[in-house]
Amino acid sequence: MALTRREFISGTAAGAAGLVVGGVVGNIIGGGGDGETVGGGAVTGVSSDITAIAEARGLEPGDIAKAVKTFVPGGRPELDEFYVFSSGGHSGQLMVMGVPSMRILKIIGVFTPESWQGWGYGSESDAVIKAGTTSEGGPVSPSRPTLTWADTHHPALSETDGEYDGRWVYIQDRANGRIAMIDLRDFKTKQIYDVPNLVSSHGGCFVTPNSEYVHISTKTPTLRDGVDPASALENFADSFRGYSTFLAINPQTGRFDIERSFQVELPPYTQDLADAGKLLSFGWVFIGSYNTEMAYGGNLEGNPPIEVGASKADFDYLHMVNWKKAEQVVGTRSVMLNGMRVIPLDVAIEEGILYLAPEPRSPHGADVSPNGRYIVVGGKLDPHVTIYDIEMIEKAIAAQDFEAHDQYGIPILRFDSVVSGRVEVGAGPLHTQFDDKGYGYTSLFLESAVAKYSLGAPDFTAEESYKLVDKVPVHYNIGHLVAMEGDTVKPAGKYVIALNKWSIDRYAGIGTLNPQNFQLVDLTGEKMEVLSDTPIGMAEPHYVQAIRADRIKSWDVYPPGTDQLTMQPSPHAIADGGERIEQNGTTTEVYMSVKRSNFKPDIIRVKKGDRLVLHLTNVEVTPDATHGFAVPRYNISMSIDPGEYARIEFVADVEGAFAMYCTEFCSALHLEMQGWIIVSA
Ligand code: K7E
Ligand code: CUA
Repeated sequence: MALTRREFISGTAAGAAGLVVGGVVGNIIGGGGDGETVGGGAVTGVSSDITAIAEARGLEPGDIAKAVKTFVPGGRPELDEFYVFSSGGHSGQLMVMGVPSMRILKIIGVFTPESWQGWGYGSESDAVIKAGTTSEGGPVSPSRPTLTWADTHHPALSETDGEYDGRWVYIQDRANGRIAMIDLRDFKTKQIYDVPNLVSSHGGCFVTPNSEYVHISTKTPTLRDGVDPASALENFADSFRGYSTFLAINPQTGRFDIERSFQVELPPYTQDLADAGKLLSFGWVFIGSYNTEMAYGGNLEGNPPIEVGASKADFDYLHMVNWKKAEQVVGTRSVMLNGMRVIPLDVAIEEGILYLAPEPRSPHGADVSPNGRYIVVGGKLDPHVTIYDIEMIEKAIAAQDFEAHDQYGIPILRFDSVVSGRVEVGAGPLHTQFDDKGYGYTSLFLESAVAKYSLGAPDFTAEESYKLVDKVPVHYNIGHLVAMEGDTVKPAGKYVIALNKWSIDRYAGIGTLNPQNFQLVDLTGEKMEVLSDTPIGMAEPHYVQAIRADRIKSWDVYPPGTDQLTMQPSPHAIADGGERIEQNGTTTEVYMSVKRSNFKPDIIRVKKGDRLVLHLTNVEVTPDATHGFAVPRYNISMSIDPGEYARIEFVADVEGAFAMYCTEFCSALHLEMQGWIIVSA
């Protein structure tokens, strides 16, 4: 029988490893007692060693258990059962981690240039970033015409039948109302779309259960075309609008199909977190809002500050958008607005596409339970979570059971006829995730804790429903939390990760800006237990999604000559031996092979002012044989992975001898992997 390389390497060690683990576990179970009685003679030495190590380091027996539950030795990647895709906050990027190790695996360059990935430093990725700013997406400053950062908050993994399918991930830009698509075959960004009529976006980024659409809605509402900005704030209700956007997803490529996309016009209520209905609520989208007062500030102009104005009313509105119905009327009843089909507010009301339900004070978070029945809303200023029931909602709509209409004529459902339960969870409830046993987990920002409680039927009897069952303190100021596959139709349970905003005393001092703190919480025991702290040394992550690792089928190497933007072989890619330089007038085209340990050709001679087009093909087939390509003084940095084709075009407008070189230590002769671009008069 043939052994795999991994089995071969670890085979002889397996027996010994088993003994070690047995010893550790025995020791923990035995409360740190004598290994001899628990683990038997063979492990005595090992257990007492571990006890001694722990003692010397000041660790408790409980710490050893936590370490063993989360440790992933090198070369055993399968022990990380989940991947986490985390927003990169105002870094504009996306972060990937493994669970339970909580090790950072990658920071993916998305909206912000990332030099070590060659993202936005001369390659075709420049065009992706550039295409991410358009005048249809909002006003553009001529002096700063390209947006090169974003505030990413909410990643959304693609789904099939309500489960993650591991194909694509989307992430929105809270600052500028944009969205990006990343392909999980190579974990690279393919498209940035500047969504028309959205100048900002927030928690409305979710994929519908079969990746029909990725949804993105406004946060601060958009100034309507033709309105004079000078008097817009004072006439807020007329001047601004929100938009619920359904971007159709191309089922083959995952890219946005704008022609099939549409928006539903919303009142300017500052729409916030949203979630797609599933199963029982399939076809709906639920969007919270927190400023139905339409407060706009003016604290130096004699008005109350926004936070006061926006917290006046006892209720804001949960928006319910029926996208299945919207799909049916968009062909006939929409208007074109900045290149996007928009269903106007009055049409949405008339067609039964849009309803409101009261939600308690300044909500943040609207999450749909795995069976699609419950929509859980956290009110920042209310110690309860409020649980809406889609069966009650649909009944109330059918019976036209409205308490009133808002000032735009949108029907408002009666609170009591759509809410099936409330649970007092603690101070400052925000976001909710779900496990596989019918429980909800809500982050408590003010209390710095995670609350666990039962939802309703079918998992619990009326007696057992809506009961707080456990709470665990976290450190500190938790925003979002993520349970494993916790917003799909089939959550995996096991862990929750608390995404804490503050870390004050948790880490060694690193100056005045502290890291964010991810805490891994074990759900498998009777009580929730914090297993580990992980500092996030980058911008503030907001939402995170966790997917089973075996759902991701990423490539080790590209099929030969693949253009990472199209994911197809490039006609300009070459194989070994195809290297050449072609001169067409003032354009020099170089077909270059890249491999350990040279660029071929390694000398490029051009006249100053000529256009230089470099077609680089990494002709290697070995995983990890990535090469960089840097041109000093031209602000050019590229990364060309095995099998990848990359193109760069620039005007050689500075005379000199420029030593191009490989930026990855790829081989023993990596330092020799260099060459010359000679630009002469
Ligand atoms: Cu930070 Cu989802 Cu943008 Cu809450 S959001 S914390
Ligand atoms: Cu290629 Cu270093």
